Amino acid sequence: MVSRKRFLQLGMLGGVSSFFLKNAAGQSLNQKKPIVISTWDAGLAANKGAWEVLSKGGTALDAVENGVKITEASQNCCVGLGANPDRDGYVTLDASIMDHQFNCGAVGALERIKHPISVARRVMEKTPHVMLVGVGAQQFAVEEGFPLEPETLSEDARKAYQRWLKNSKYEPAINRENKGHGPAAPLRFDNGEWNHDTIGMLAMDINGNLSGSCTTSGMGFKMRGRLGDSPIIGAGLFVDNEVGACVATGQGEDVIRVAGSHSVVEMMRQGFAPAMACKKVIERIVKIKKADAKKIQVAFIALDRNGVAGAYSIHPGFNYAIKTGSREQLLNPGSYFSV
Ligand code: SD4
Repeated sequence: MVSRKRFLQLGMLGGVSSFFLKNAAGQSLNQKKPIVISTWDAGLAANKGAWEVLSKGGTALDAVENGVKITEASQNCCVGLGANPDRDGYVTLDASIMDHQFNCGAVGALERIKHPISVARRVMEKTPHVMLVGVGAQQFAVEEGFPLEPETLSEDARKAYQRWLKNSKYEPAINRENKGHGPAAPLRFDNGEWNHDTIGMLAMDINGNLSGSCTTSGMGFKMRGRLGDSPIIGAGLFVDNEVGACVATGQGEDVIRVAGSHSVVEMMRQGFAPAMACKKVIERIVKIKKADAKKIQVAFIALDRNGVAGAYSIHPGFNYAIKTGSREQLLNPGSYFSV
């Protein structure tokens, strides 16, 4: 049991946003189930897809798949086949999904498949494995009936790639989220660049079960073969129904090295409220990166087993979308750096 004093320390420190407040006994006030949260502004549309499932009493697992499929299908977004390619011109996609019983599935470096999240779910449900990558993942997807899409770049991605080729400088621009764009970065910058490449989603259904999903094109212009955190269970995504769930976005390498999402869930297990748990792990990354922390963006969103949501990022510019029966909002959480 967490004492009242410790509770105040854990959950209510300044600059940390938790969507619902907990009382001293640790129960949620204004608890609302179902609930869905997802990263970035594309999360608003994705949450609607999740809500179609949740509002009819469907499972959190179906909701987090249905929700991010909207983002994957959108040519007007940063995720899925319309996204930026790797440095060799190939769009390679990573995704992971996890339910309330530690079932999980993932795909890495998957090409020419529109819905990597659904392939990740099939890996979870139909194979003895957790992750399939590359050619094998694509072969499995085709065997499962997923159509092989043409190997073309979207118009936006083609233009962005041509711009990038002028210098061909391998410099992950993951921190472009906040470059001079104040607290709420636009979905796209003036030069047409996406401000991010990923959607992560967490949901709790009417039965109180949690699930999570994450799908991404990874870093634009990454090295061929590079995998980020998003398909790695425990790094990009982790769900423990007894405690809570977390999903990450930002510079994947720095999420992987601290087993980011798992670490956030373990912080919640120790009694930290979701936003504070996210903050603790962000602080760990900043400490490791030292001065380089200025150059990277990482953000976590978390949902605990009481339906309390929270988030934290290294830099401002990150936002996340929340939807319950009564609220639909984009929120700007606290960040380690203020400008
Ligand atoms: C990655 N974490 O592949 C992803 C990138 C991301 O917004 O989140 N972009 O490292």
